[in-house]
Amino acid sequence: MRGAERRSKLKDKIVRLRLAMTHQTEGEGDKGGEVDNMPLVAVVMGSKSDAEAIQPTLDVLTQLGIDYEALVISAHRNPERARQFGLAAQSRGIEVIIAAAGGAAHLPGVLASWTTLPVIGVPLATSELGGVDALYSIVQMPAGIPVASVAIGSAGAKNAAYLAAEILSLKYDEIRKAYQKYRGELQGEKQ
Ligand code: AIR
Repeated sequence: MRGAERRSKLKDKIVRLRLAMTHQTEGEGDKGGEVDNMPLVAVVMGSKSDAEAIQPTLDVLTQLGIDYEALVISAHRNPERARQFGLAAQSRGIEVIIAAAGGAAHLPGVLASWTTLPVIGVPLATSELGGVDALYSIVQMPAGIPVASVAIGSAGAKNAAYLAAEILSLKYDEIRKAYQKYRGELQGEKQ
């Protein structure tokens, strides 16, 4: 097995492990106020079945060296968990929330209602409507509670991570350097 392939398999395994771990803790509640080496970005998805669609987000965050947590919270099956997560996110050290959902895609808006952290919504093409439903749901937030929206599909999933990097670049030099390096490399591509 080649090095790159082995690294990619290992990364997949870690992501699956993290997903499994965070999913198991669903419903146990967050430790409000405790900042114990928390990642800067929380990637929240509405269902375990979204894991593959959100993988490009996790890959880009990893490439840029941004620590994240990935977890599953359904806004309608477990609204209390969504509330607890949103309320505690900032005090736990999270600075940007990426929320991915398909269908009615209320998760990003619900999380945004419980926090003043920036929330980036990722519309997923998991329903019969191909993600247009999720896109409309995410971009049509009423005034006062903003949710940023990226595109449907893997371009959007990647851009959610790049947008998070841009936000964090305002404060973290290392992230700004990694992101600017990536942007510099882009210039030579596909020309
Ligand atoms: N969903 C879950 N909670 C809120 C929303 N919008 C979405 C998930 C998934 C779809 O419903 O993000 O894309 C189907 O989820 P499931 O769990 O039925 O497979």
